[in-house]
Amino acid sequence: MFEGINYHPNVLDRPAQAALVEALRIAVQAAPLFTPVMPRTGRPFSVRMTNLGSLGWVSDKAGYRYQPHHPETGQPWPAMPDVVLDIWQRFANYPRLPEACLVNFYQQGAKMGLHQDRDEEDFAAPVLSVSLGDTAVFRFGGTTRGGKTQTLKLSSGDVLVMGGASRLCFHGIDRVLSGTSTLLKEGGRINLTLRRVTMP
Ligand code: MD3
Ligand code: FE
Repeated sequence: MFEGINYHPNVLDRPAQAALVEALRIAVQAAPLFTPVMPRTGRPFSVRMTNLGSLGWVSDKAGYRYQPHHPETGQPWPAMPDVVLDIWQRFANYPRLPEACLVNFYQQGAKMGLHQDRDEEDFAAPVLSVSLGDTAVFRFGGTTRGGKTQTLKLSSGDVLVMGGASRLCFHGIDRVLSGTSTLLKEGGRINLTLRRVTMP
């Protein structure tokens, strides 16, 4: 593994995963999934997104940014469920709570190209991910594009913490393996990414 990556399989058992999905279904009624588009080109992402918390990550023709309101409804993002704040407090090893919880929803064929997460001010805080539903092939490399990469399968209930040197590593989702989980009735994968955005 890479310095700063901490992988915790099976943090959430099946009932806890189901309860979290139910909380997300309610949140998505208030803050519907939207399809982000790439800055400048306007090319749509294959992943749909929404956010929870005081700040949410959005991408549109103007660029990538964090903002306190949903881009379509104009409403504040729903609060983060206690269970995700509890996971942060157990695994992030960071004194402040996350401000943003990005919810990525992968349906059939969705993927995410290699990128760095660098829209935050505070790179000292780790990024913490919670996977739900079908298993994903997660790819990560070093801090420069074009270096060696490796893969790790992320399954439902797994937590991944990217801190230290890994905070700025290139990473993405090659593919989601359909039929690997029965958690979501229609299949697919949900990833929650918890982040600190502003400086202390
Ligand atoms: C490595 N999401 O939303 S989570 C993203 O599964 C994102 O939806 C992927 O990359 C997903 O930006 C991967 C694992 C992850 C999250 C944040 C990271 C890995 C990371 C930040 C830095 C390095
Ligand atoms: Fe990322």
